[in-house]
Amino acid sequence: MKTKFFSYLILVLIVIGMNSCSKSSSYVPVSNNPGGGTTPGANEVWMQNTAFNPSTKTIMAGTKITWINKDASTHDVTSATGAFPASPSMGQGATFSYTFATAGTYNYSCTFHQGMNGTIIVQ
Ligand SMILES: [Cu+2]
Repeated sequence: MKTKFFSYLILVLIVIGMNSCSKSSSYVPVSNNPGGGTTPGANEVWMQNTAFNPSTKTIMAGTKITWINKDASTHDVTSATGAFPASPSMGQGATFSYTFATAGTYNYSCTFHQGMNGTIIVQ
């Protein structure tokens, strides 16, 4: 009985140890880790320092873009032409996603901050 318990304990410690070792190098999909890392992921636009980062992004049709508010202040994503649905007001850490199905150039802005503009170019 005791041996079994200690075998189990050692197994648990090994699993914990492997997790903590592999964390810094393991790949975490963007969808499971919104806003993780220090720079925007492949299909992410960060709202950061009252700007969209990157401000212009080129993607293939069918790509889902996720905006993530990294600022303490509230932002939103509003299409200049209404070509895609506007996000709600987004507090810090909030995300908004939209899949661009059709090729074109999509200009958008934040209604809270004049000059906070972005462009998605869909090929
Ligand atoms: Cu804003």
